[in-house]
Amino acid sequence: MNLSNAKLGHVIFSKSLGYEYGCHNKTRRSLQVAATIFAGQINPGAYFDSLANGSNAVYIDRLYSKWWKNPSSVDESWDAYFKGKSRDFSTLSKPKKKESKPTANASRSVSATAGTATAAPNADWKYIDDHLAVQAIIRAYQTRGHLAADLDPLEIVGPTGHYLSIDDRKLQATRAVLRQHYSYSFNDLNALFKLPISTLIGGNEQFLPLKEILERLERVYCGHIGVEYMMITSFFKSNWIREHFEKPGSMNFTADEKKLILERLTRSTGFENFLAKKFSSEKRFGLEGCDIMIPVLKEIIDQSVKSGVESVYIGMAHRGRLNVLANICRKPIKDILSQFRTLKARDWGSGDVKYHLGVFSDRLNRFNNKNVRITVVANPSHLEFVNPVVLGKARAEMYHRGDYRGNKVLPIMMHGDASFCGQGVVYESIHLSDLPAYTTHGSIHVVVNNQVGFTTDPRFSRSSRYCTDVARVLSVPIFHVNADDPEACVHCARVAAKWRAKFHKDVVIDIVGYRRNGHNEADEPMFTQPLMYQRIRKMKPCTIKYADRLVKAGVIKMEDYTAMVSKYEKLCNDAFKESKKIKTFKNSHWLDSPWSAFFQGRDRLKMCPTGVNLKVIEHIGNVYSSPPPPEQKFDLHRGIMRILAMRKKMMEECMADWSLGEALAFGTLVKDGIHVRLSGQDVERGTFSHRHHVLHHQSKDRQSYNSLQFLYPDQAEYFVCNSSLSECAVMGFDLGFSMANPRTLVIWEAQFGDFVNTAQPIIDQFLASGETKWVRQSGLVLFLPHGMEGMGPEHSSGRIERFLQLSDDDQDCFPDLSDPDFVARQLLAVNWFITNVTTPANLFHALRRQVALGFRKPLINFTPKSLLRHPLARSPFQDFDECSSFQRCIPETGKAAASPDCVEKLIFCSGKVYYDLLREREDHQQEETVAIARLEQLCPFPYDAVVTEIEKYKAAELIWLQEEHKNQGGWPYVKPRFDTTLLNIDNEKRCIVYRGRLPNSASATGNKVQHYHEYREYMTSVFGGLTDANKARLKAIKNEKQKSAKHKSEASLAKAKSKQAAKKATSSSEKPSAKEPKKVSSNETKQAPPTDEPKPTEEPKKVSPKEPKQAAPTDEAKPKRAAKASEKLPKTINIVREVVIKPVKFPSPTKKHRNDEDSAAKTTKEAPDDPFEK
Ligand SMILES: Cc1ncc(C[n+]2csc(CCOP(=O)(O)OP(=O)(O)O)c2C)c(N)n1
Ligand SMILES: [Mg+2]
Repeated sequence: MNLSNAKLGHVIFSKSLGYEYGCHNKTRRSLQVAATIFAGQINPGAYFDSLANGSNAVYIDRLYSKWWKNPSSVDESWDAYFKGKSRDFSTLSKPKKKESKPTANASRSVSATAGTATAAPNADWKYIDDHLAVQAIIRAYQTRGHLAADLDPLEIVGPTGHYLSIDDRKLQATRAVLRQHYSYSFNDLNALFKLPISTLIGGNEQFLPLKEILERLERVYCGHIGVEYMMITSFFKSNWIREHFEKPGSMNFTADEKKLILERLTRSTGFENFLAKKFSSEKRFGLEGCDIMIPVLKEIIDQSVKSGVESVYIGMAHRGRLNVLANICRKPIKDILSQFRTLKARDWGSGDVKYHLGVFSDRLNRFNNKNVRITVVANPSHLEFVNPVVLGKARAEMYHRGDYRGNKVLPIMMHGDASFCGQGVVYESIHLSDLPAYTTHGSIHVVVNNQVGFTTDPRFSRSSRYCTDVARVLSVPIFHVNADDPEACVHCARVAAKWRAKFHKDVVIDIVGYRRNGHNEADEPMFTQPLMYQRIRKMKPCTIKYADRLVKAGVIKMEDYTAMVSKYEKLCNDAFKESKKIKTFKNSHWLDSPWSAFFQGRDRLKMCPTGVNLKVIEHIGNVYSSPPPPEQKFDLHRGIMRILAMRKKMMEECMADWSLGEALAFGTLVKDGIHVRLSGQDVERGTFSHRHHVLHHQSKDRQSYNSLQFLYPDQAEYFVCNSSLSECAVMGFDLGFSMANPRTLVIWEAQFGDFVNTAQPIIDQFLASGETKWVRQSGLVLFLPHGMEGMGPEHSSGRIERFLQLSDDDQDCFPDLSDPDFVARQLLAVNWFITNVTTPANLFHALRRQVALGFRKPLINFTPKSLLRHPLARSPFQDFDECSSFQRCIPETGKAAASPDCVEKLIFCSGKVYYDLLREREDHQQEETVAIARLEQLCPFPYDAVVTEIEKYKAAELIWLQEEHKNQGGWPYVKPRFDTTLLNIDNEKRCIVYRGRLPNSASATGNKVQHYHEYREYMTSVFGGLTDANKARLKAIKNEKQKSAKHKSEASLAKAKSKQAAKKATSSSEKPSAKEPKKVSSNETKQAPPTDEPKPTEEPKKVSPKEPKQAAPTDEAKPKRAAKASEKLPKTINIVREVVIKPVKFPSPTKKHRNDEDSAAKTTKEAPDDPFEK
């Protein structure tokens, strides 16, 4: 091999390598590298290692710049090289001094590139063009080779993506790849070419004949694997891919490995064959045609376990699921087969079809001799919606294990071709991939691409070329592979697992196969895909083809293969016999998230108290209302300072508003070792700007402070995270997170409740019915901002009625109120809780109740908007203390309660409308005749509390008043339950009547006038019109208020003016020192925080002067309490937190929040007995 030629060839190639990096500067860098190689300082292979420090490159870069200005300023050899004129390497190695000086021509050739001269330099242009063409061809294969790859085992879809005749295939393929180059003619295909650093097809060879180059490229890029990776912007990563596909021998398998693939394939095919034989008419969504999926999954798991993975989460739909349970999870085949018979469940739950059930298993990975837990997450029929749930579960396990980089936990997502490109949730989930609070540090996606979705072929189901194009947004590799080439498939699996372990990024394997039968086994595919199925009928199963191949190659003997087949057949037959002995089964044996330790020895009807010691409240409140410690010099926004001051004031008054109530719930939970996670759009500040949990440094990027993370040194973590703008994927993710560990409180908050319907399948298929289908519990909380405040049809309603309609309590069944465990039993029996709380304290208790219960249920809580700052929507601290608890119904406590016999109307309501009623009742001076009771919990219906109220006001007319339209809100749900109540307490003569808005198909009017008109109508229907006396009284009050407001503003103006004058006087007398620490940031001079948040439009008319004064501490008590609390502030913790974007850092789990579940579940081989028996 001519080394000299090699050097030059390399230089020429590398000069045009710029497009590899995509910018001008990078062209220069490739030149530097080429020159470095040429100068013999490094070899091309070493370049990749040295690229990061690049000291040689810097040297050559300088040299090049020098030469550019003055060619004679560098050594002649460099001059010759930079001129690129010489092709005689013997000359170069022994430079002829005089000839190598820059000539006028050479200078001209340089300036010609600058466009100032026209004469071409003297060069062997054909030689240069040949090299450039080879380089372009290499790149063309790398970028477009997959278009010409032989991916379709049926050979129907041509390499250009169109349906072609077979004869056209090769021609089209070549054209597709060499589009721009096939017209270029080389003189000699045997000529040697120096390989550029952008390819590794040479292995240790730096020079190859053109013919060999083309053959190797064809083999790598247009064989049975189509590697789509050139969209990856990192050179390092794309080169890593080349190492695993281009390097000669990279796809070789040993004889043992080949045997293992065949053995796994035999199991995969054998299982489907067995089911087809025994249960020919049963739906099983067989894998035939993509049988290789099992060896692919096995390989991914083997490789991942080798690199440290201990837990694998698999999300998948119907196709091949039973096979995965049998051959990946090793669920006993007898149990799977028992699902084909009609068995009655021995435990609670309505169950699900066999191909939706979840399973988890701890097993030994024989390949590595290491233990691995494999979980297949139960899923509904709704394709792909399990994806975010799997991600959330995986992320939660990472959190609880302290696995910050995803080294121990791996999510694998199985997809169908039609659903992967068709379902939007795929895109929404994929987009969580790199978000710090949602990343799983890479997922492996496997598409079982049988080139059909039910009866629709891809020409009519997608516009993109590949079904995987949706994943291109991630800039990660996508491997398309022919399902009938087992080694190619397993190679892709191996590389995918290694990629994920190395880069912690997603990766996609698109297994292109076919579906041997119809969509399910009873379907006739010839109705709709006749030509395709004519071909499929002629296809030999992949397993048989591969066995033949191995026998021919002498890897195994035919009798070994037949023995392999019979062995598995026998195994299945034995399991079949065993399965007949199974007479009953338990839904809980198909559980994907056993919480065995949590349930062990627990009385599920026993609830822990939710109230806390007031000292704890004081401590948390004080930290929450304090700015970061002064030594941190945290530059706070002036508006935030005001908010903190307001919080402080509340602490002094021992009174909590909504924000404080919520913070106290979170703070007390993390104190108890419960991890709290609040996620959703803009939750850190809160849509309505009430929360402000994450304070931002006004002059330093990535500096933020979240006081709730620094309450106690041994607290669990409080995690609040703004999410991507997706409801479906994020809610699904948080649901998954909540399922991993019962000692977690996960809250997903909607921006406005109205938007929750974009996550409808997560609500319907998982939240509402997950427990009954899969005996799986979740304590996920949804915060759905709700309230008719004139904000229009899309900003008013979280659609209470829909959630209530999905509740599974029986409207006609009146419970046994004498049962001492009535409340807990009622909670245990229902599928979820629905609340619309009206006080901060009740919010506090509702949230704490989520973890105080002996079981987990979702909580749908409708949260207020205007109440967030409503002066009456506050709770005194004693409502949080040990004697307090969640109030499912808050009864009337005012004048009406004192003389119930005088009460003419008993109004039941729920939510924010209570405060409207309160004001109206006062305006109308009907406090003695109208009683108001609030249903804070709508579902399960608080029959006992309702009975108490009804029986107390014996003569009162019963009214349900709501601000929602009649066909919406609570009415459709409460009406039959009130009727049942009245019937059962011998009050048949009484009935409940409706007051509120008329039915409407929209949730609210968009017209403010209409909104107030509706409001006035239903209030008048209860209280009548205002009397003249009341009108006059209200007017007087209004005038009085206005007067005092005017007074107040004048006084504060005067105060501000005098302050300013005083400041001016002092500043003129003192010169500020340059070193003086800045006290106020530039932003602080700005006024209130951004006001883009929606404001409640219905301004409270007035605050009731008669509102009972909440117990305020005595004046002496205040300072004492504040001093005490500050003493307790942990002194050692570092308050200011640097926000780390990537990777996310979790605190190392404390003993408290490292859950006992994991350790217990690790030793559990099978799901526990009856964990959810009701
Ligand atoms: C959200 C949703 N829409 C429609 C269906 C009905 N359906 C079930 S399977 C299927 C075809 C899926 O095709 P593909 O994703 O290619 O998987 P395959 O069955 O081919 O393995 C359809 C449309 C469904 N289950 N879920
Ligand atoms: Mg399909």
